[in-house]
Amino acid sequence: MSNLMDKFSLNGKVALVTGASYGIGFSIAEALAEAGATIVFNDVKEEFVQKGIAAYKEAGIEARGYVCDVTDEPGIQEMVKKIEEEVGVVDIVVNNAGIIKRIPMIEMSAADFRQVIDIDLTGPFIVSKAVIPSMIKKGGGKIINICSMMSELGRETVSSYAAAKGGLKMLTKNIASEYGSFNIQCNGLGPGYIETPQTAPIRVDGHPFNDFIIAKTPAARWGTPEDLKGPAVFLASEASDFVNGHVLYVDGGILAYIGKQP
Ligand code: NAP
Ligand code: GCO
Repeated sequence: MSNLMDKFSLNGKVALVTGASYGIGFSIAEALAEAGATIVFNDVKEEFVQKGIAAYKEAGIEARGYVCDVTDEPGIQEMVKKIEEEVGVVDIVVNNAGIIKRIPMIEMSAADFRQVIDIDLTGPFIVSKAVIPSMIKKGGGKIINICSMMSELGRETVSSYAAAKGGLKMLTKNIASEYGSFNIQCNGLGPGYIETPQTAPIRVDGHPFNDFIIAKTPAARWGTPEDLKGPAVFLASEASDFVNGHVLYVDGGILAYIGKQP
């Protein structure tokens, strides 16, 4: 009888984490590596890819990095082909790369709106489309889309990001529906408010939003990328083989809570 914990092992698996030179992507990649996966990642800038490779090395991880923009479909197709030749078929993909532009909607240009949609929603489409054919040939795979509180909630100044992350939740459900019969599980991981460079501008001590998030989170703290490691390994492993089209929120309880009375 196999040991239950073996179901969380990623030994022999190749995991691609997009935009993983630092931040949430880097932490998730660290966790997948600790569970046994071989890590490949991409970033748009050579400088960040090199910094990422050095940071992985410092963490004892021999990661392979590629310079590629997730919105560049020919580039992503070429990168996936290179990964298959140099490392192996991608078993697990984490669509992590993403940006946010905090601009009041009526002041936001359509170009800015489109850029966020392109990276945060079209990017995961492009990357998933590139890896699914080989996953099918191999007999299955795992796609993890990094969603957000904004997959469920709106707030001032993040219209493009909420539209993208809401769409990413439905893309997750649709990939699960269309490719579940090929033993491909596609789920979302929905972080709450996490301490990364992306949230640094709204996290400074004394910033009203910082105090607001503390009051809105039952755990009364910001999350850290560490908090995402266990859930990511679960969704990447055979322990979640019958979980499909689900968004696992890792938010300290924000979505369940009306918020602390002022
Ligand atoms: P981050 O610190 O800004 O890192 C984003 C990463 O994505 C960077 O490495 C960035 O590379 C890369 N990237 C951006 N555009 C790209 C593109 N077109 N192609 C390839 N890589 C690209 O963000 P984070 O906080 O770690 O967030 C990572 C993911 O989690 C995002 O999808 C974000 O929406 C989501 N998320 C974050 C939070 C949070 O509270 N932080 C909560 C929920 C969800 P460069 O530095 O080279 O631009
Ligand atoms: C914001 C934040 C959020 C977080 C995250 C929440 O401005 O509201 O940046 O969008 O990044 O997505 O889950």
